[in-house]
Amino acid sequence: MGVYAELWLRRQHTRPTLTMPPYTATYFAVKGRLGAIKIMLADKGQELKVVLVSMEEWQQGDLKATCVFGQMPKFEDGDLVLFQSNAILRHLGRNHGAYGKDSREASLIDMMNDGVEDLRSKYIKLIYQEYDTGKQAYLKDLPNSLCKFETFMAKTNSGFLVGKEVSFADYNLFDLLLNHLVLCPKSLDNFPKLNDLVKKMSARPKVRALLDSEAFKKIPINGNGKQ
Ligand code: 6SG
Repeated sequence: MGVYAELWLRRQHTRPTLTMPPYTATYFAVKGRLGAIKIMLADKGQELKVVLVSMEEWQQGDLKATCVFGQMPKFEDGDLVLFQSNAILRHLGRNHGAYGKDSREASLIDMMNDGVEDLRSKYIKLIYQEYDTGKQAYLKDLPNSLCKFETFMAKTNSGFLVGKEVSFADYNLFDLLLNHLVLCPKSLDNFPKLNDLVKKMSARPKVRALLDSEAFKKIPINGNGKQ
């Protein structure tokens, strides 16, 4: 590999944190849509500054008016300001070597991450709209969603969704599976590959340190106290 290509690759994978401000995220004091981003950055050894916004501040509307889609999380990488949690995950995947080894893997990672988003949307709907009336039906249908990831991972057979390395979709799925283990501790019982993913990701030292940190443990999963 030529010198220039190698330098380019290195630039993709490193971020000189001493000369640049840390990444900054602005969000409510919940794990919500920031959880996967936090886990990924921790694993990649990147600092994240989180600016917490209270409900009262948010309801004043000034911040909302500056958000492209009127929603958070907001993410700042220097002067680049991003909204949409999945766009943020992709940005970090691109810049920290978690977006596959080539464009074919990248496309498969996109596909799997869209699948994670579909399940996350259902989970959020349950939590915020129908927790008391819909939990049983949700848990009954959950295996139909989980088995799709299980089957795909069995084919990949590396312990990750796509290829041989961790991708942003793995962090996203891992975060969502952790939420489901809180919702129902038995939810992964019949899914050995998903169980392995949770074990493997939880055992990565920097991920473990984040999960065990008091700051991370004390923050609720969702904004309405349901989990
Ligand atoms: C909510 O939906 O926290 N952003 C949310 N809500 C405030 O005015 N597609 C994008 C993405 O992927 C979705 C963004 C997401 O980034 S996240 C947002 O900005 C708004 O729309 C989930 C979350 N909920 C907690 C919460 C705080 C304010 C509204 C929801 C809890 C419920 C009501 C009060 C406190 Fe509440």
